[in-house]
Amino acid sequence: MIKLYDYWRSSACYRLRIAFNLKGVAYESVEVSLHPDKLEQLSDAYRAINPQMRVPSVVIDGQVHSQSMALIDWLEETYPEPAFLPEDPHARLRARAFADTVACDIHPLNNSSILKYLREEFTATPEAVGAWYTTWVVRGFDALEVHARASTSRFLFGDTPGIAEICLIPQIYNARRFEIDLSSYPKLLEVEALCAQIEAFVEAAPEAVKPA
Ligand SMILES: N[C@@H](CCC(=O)N[C@@H](CS)C(=O)NCC(=O)O)C(=O)O
Repeated sequence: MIKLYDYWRSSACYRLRIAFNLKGVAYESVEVSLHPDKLEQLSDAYRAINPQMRVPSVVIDGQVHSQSMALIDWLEETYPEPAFLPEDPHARLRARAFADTVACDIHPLNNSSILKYLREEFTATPEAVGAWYTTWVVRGFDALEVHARASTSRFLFGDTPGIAEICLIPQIYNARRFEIDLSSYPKLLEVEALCAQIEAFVEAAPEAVKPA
């Protein structure tokens, strides 16, 4: 069985949980707590598993792998159905670009270790950290809303959810956690509402997997 080193609130783990569920691939979740009082990702034991000291890590056939987007690519190549990417080459490129806007441009700037660095090395106040967080979400979501409004399909790039929704939904969850006003993004919220009707998304949600 595939083992996922997982944290309920991690949006990179959330992406992967959705992806496993959509493909119908079973996995066993092993918690690595990123809670500030625990910081298990920094332990020697976890560092031996993932030298980058981040989640997710995944063990497949006894081999450890990291990086949610690489793992989602592996899932798509290994289990082609249901497809995460549309068939049309331009639509495929757009779906990947949409996902990368989250995975490469929004999320890395707002990761917990980045916020901790701002607080500790730049003595940033909670207000300043909040403004930093909001800035990168808003710049990213402004662009994603434009792309989402151009969609003519049920989901962003087809009749079923794929790579774009897998990345978008966890980022919306994070934005809500930081109380960002999402009223300028009706199309993104429409996609969120559609995904909320799909079991694979519901069962992957942080509150659904949060340890008791
Ligand atoms: N690019 C990586 C990002 C992984 C990542 O940043 N994970 C965060 C949680 S969402 C983490 O482990 N943060 C803890 C830390 O940086 O100390 C991926 O997509 O897997």
